[in-house]
Amino acid sequence: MLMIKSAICEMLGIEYPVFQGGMAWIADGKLAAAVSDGGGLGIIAAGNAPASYVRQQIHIAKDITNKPIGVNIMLLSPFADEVAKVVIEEKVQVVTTGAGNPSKYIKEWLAAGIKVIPVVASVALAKLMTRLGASALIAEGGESGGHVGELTTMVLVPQICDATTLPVIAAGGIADGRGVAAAFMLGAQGVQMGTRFLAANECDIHHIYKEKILKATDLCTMVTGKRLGHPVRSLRTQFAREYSKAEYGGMPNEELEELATGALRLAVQEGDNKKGCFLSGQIAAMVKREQPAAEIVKEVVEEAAPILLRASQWVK
Ligand code: TUI
Repeated sequence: MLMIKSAICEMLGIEYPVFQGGMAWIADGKLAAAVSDGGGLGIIAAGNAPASYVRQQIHIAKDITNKPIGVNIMLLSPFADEVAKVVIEEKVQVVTTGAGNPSKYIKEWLAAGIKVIPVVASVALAKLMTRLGASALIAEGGESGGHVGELTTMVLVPQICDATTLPVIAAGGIADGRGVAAAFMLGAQGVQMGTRFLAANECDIHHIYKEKILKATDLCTMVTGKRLGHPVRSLRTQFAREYSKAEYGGMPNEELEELATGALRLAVQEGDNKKGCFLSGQIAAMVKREQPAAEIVKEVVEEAAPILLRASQWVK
């Protein structure tokens, strides 16, 4: 079977250059372990959870697999400082960060032997992270689900590659081998997928959430939350439409924040169509079936390899 190997595989000791995104409330120890066991990099999402939850999920993952595991630290979380210590105590191999600037933690993580891989949505942050000694970068375009930056993957990835000497992982809008091949063409050495892993057997979200992803069509997502400064992409549900209307209709900030509070949990745990916020990338329409996480990791790489080989046919 054809394979794809890159510097990121060697750096992290993984078989395939495929990361599973650290989706808040979703990416737990069980999902991360399944991805890592399958040869990718599974990442536990700290989200807004306290450090005790993160520690527990790390233990769950370690009970299932000996392969490297990552933890994603959502920098807007009130518990970010605590979680930043837990990853050191628990000797986690890889830390990724999202939704902010992780400068103040980097030295300590590197000193503990942790590979540090921040998500960057701009060239400026990529340059700063490179200067501070990050191990690699995740360039996440606005096609992704959850907290989104301004630029698309197509526009962001080559610019980040030009701005750094580090390996770049592309994220946002990737869910199959074509996306993986395209990411490598743009200069990336790996990919991160979130939405595709929502359909993994080991992903314990409410069945209504899973069904919504499997039934999604091309125009099924929208971005809300711009007015409060934290735009978030989710499925275009009743809740998302109502939130958007409130946002543009002049609802006061505190009321808007109240409306959003707990909405992600309601989607993940209760499948609540009225009050739940179902985070999803634009690529949901291309997620067709439930399957084991390990199969997803292998399948996208096996699809991408012949596409990359065939690319030379265009060169005369
Ligand atoms: O972080 C994500 N995805 C997320 S976080 C999240 S939870 C949340 N809750 C409330 C408000 C906002 C989010 C759900 N999904 N992806 C990684 C990501 N990071 N995307 C974009 C960025 C980013 C944006 C700006 C990273 C750095 C950055 O720079 C800030 C700075 O200070 O330079």
